[in-house]
Amino acid sequence: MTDCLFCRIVAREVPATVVAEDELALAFRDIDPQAPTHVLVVPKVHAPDLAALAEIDPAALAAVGRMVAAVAAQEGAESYRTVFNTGAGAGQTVWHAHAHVLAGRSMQWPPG
Ligand code: IU
Repeated sequence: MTDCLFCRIVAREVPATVVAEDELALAFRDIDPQAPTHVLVVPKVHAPDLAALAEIDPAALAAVGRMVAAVAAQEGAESYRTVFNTGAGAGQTVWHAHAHVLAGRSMQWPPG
């Protein structure tokens, strides 16, 4: 059994509120939402971060990108923010590539 949390969510070994799924990617609500809409879009294949995913499986990266847009549309978001934290210093805490999709409130720039 893998100890990667998001692999375990993909395998349905750990529960999550899934909002979208296709062959290559899965979207589920963040357990600690930072906006009215806060969804994580993950590739089903394990890759530790965005750059690794681009190397390992470009088709899965494209699927994540398409699912980000589909989730935003499904949530009725005209504007939304997509974040890939990379590295502990940037706030990455789960070492399986994931896009945060945040919407439903005004966003500040630069982010903190
Ligand atoms: P980060 O960019 O690696 O920090 O994002 C990880 C996210 O995973 C973070 O927003 C957590 O709230 C979220 N999360 C989750 O949705 N379910 C969990 O069981 C755990 C973390 I642990």
